[in-house]
Amino acid sequence: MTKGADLLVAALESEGVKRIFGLPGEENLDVVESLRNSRIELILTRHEQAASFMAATQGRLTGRPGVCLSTLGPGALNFTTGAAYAHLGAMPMLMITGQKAIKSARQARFQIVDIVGAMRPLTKMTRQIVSAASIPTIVRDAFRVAVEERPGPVHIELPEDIAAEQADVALVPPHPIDRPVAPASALDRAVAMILASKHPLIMIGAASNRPRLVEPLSDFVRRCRIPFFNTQMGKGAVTGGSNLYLGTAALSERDYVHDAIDCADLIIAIGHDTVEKPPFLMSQIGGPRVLYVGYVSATVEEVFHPDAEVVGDIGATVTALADRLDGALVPDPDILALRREILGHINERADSDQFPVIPQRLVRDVRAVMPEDGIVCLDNGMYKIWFARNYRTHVANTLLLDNALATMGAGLASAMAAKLFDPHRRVMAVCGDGGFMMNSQELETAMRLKLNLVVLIVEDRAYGMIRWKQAVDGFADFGMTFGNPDFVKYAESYGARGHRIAAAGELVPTLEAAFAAGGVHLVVVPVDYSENTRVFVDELGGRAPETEPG
Ligand SMILES: Cc1ncc(C[n+]2csc(CCOP(=O)(O)OP(=O)(O)O)c2C)c(N)n1
Ligand SMILES: [Mg+2]
Repeated sequence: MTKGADLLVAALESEGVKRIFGLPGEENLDVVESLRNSRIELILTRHEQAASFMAATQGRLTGRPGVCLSTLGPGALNFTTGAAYAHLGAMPMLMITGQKAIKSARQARFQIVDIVGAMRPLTKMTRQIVSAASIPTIVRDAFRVAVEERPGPVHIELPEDIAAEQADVALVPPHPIDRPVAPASALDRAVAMILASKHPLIMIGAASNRPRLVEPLSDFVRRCRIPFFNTQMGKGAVTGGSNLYLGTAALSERDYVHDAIDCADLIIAIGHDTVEKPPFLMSQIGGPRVLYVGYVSATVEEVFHPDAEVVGDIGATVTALADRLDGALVPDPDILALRREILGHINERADSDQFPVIPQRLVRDVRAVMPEDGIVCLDNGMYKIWFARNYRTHVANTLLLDNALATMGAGLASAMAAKLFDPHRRVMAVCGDGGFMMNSQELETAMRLKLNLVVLIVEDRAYGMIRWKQAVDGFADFGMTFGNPDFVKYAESYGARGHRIAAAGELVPTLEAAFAAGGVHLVVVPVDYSENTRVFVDELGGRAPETEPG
């Protein structure tokens, strides 16, 4: 006979789980005791939201579910934002929450919330475990569902009496599963469309950024020699082939990269997930045709309605397409002619010495201190658009940004998870002064874990992105500004190191020294956001009739 909590932990071990992020409560004590006797590391956080962001990010980086643990009611509710983050972002994650005993009710309804119900719209699967004997099956199913395309979060609730219950049952071992591949007829149709087009263009979308796709996708681009651009969450998915890279569609229209889209007669949209802010807007008539390549069917939207689909394992699809197209195409000179111009605009003003620094300089300087495989993890704010647009990536998953839920507060937690994922790579969190303060307590976790981490705080003493949109829409400047703590002292109070940038030229040496010294560093850089309007409204807005800010 085995106790329910021991069965749960044994099942997690058999799924290859090495660590669990969490903040336990009384109802998890059996599970915590089982973890103490296991090989799994418990990584304690200071807020459940951070634990869920960390688990989701681990899932995003590894392709295997990250696991997080919380108590019932209040703790479990703090997972909901992380659940939505993983659900919209297609990140495999398992959330385990406690619950009061279900066979008796000695505390009546104290702290009881219907968490299984609350998680329903936020997960791919949510279940209460009602008998210890069912634990192996439910855990196995949860892992299967979480990684299956389209991946996402799953939730299981383990009541405390079930955690303590004894059962005589064996584990269900994981078994290999292959992803279904697209039928030959779909591949034939796709090849015919590509060969018939004069100006084909590849768009790399969010679902391209799966760890297993790096090689087949990069190979596909190199062999077919079709110019490509990416969505925000598709950044880095293609390594090499950079002479074909045209830029990132961080805005929906009117950016320079849209000149290439306007020139194209066919867009091969690989892994596009319409949770992302549209990388371009399809009109009902005219415009390029769209060939969608994805693991699962495309969603049809007002602004995205493909003309053909190849549904199946993306890796297998692009390899099959490359085999058929190899040598048949030459890079389109018309689109390549636009490339120099598009990338030239992106580099404009990047060397400005202005202080407070302008976003273009900020992005350039961060790129300068990050090696190709370094990972930059963004929170959500105005700087995200600048990073998405201007930061060049050469390796998959090296700019972790959230263009799906686009929640504030995940930057630091995702950077911590990235550092745990690969301690040998440089990792930097870039947060606004608003977003950083939403989960800044996790500096203690980072210190306790002895992480080498640089946190760059972009300071404008405001919810800058909303303040900017308020101005663009002609509203009065109201309700968006705040004061900040002394971030240097704040860092020091955690035992971390704090730095305040006082001139543009200090940024690179300060970041470099912070990485060289190791430990946790908070670097505050005052930003001048007047470039938002100058570039996104005045410069780009003048290129087309409509005005739609970032
Ligand atoms: C949890 C959450 N609350 C509110 C928003 C709406 N929002 C998007 S960006 C933003 C401002 C972010 O401010 P800050 O972190 O300081 O970055 P800045 O834009 O100033 O650079 C707000 C309030 C959000 N995306 N997520
Ligand atoms: Mg701000």
